[in-house]
Amino acid sequence: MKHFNDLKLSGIWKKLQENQRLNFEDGLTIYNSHDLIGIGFLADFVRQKIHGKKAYYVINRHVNYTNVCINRCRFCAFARDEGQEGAYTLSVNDIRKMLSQSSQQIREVHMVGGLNPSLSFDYYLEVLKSIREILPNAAIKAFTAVEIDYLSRISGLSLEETFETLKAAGLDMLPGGGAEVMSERVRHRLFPRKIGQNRWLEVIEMAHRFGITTNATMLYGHIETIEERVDHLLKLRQLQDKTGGCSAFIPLAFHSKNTQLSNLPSTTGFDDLKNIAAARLLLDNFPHIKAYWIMIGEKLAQVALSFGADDLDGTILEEKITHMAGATSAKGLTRGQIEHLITAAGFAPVQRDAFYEPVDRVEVYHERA
Ligand code: V47
Repeated sequence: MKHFNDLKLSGIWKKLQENQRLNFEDGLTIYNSHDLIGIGFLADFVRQKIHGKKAYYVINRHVNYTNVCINRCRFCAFARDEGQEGAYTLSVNDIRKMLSQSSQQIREVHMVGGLNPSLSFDYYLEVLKSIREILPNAAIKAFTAVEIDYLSRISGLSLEETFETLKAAGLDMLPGGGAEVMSERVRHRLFPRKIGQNRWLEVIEMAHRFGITTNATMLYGHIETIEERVDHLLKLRQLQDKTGGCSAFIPLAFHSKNTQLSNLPSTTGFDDLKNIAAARLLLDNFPHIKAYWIMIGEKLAQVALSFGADDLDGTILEEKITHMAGATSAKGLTRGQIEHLITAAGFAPVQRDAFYEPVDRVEVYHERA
C-alpha cells in the first residue's frame, strides 16, 4: 500500500492503477497539493509506463524572423512596433546566410516570429524553401496557429489552401504556442488582439487533418488561476481525443522582465515541476511532455525527467523570446551537455528527429533538388 503525505493523492493513484482517466477535480487536487514528491511519484509512474527510461532530445536551432508584431501581447518582451528601437526583420538572404553557417546535423528548425505587416506571403514561402534547400536533413517546425491564421488572412487563402501552400514550400510541423491559456478572462487582460481559443483550436485541428502534427503549450505563472490551467489542459486533451495530431505538450514558464507585467515574480521550481507532472497526468493521450530548459533552466529540466517529462527539447541555438524576457539559462547546449544532463539523472538519451524517430534510423528526408 503506497503512502502519500497528501492523502488526497491516494485516489489519483488508485485511478492510475485502474487505467481510469483523471478529471477536472483531480487536476485541482494535483495543483492544490504540496506533496510534490507524491505528485512526482504519480507522474513518473505514467512516464515510465510509456517511455521507460528513455529521454529524448533533438539537435535544433531557432529562427525568429522578425520581432515586429501588431498583437503586442502584454506578456511579451520580444515584440516591437515597426520603426521602434530594436525592431528587426531578417531578409530571406539574412536567413540563408545564417543557415549556411549551421551544422548539417541539425534535425529541426524551430521558427516563429511576430505578425509583421510589411512581410508578404511570398516571403514566408521563400524562407521555407531556403531552409529546405540549405538544411535538407532538418524538419521545419514553424509558425504557431496565430501566424497561420495571419498568413491565411494576408494571402486571402482558406486555411486548407494556406496549409497546402505552406506544406508544398516545406512546412513539416507546427510549434505549440499561441493559445497561451484558453481563458477569455486572461485573453482580455493580456492578449486581446490575439486570436481566441476557438480559432486556435480550429487552426490546429485543420493542421492535424492535413497530416501536419503540432505541439501544444500553456503559458503559466502570470494571472491565470489553477482552474484555468486545468481547463486549458482538458481542452487540449479533448482536441487530442478528436484528432490524435499533437506530439508534445510544453508548459511555458512566464518570464516577466521587460514586459508590461514586470512586477510579477518568477515562477518557482515547485510550480514548474508541478506543471510538468500535472500535464503528464492529465494529458493521458499526449505521447510527449517536454521540459523546456530554456525557460526552467538546465538543472530543473534535468529533475523534471523524474516528474513526468520525457523530452528536453534540444540543443537550441539562438533562442530570443525568453532571453529577452530575462531568462538566465544558456543560449544553447552542445549534444554532449544535453546527454550529460540526461545520463546523470539516470535516463537513457535518445537523439530524435522532429517526429520522435531516433535519428540513427532516419535517412535524409528531403534530397537536395
Ligand atoms: O506562445 C512569449 C511564449 C510562445 C513569453 O512547440 C513567453 O516545441 C514565457 O511556441 N515568458 C512561443 N513565455 C514559443 C513556442 C514554443 C516554445 C518552445 C517549444 C515549442 C514547441 C514551442 O512563447 C508564445 C508564448 O506563450 N512567450 N513571451 C515570456 N515573456
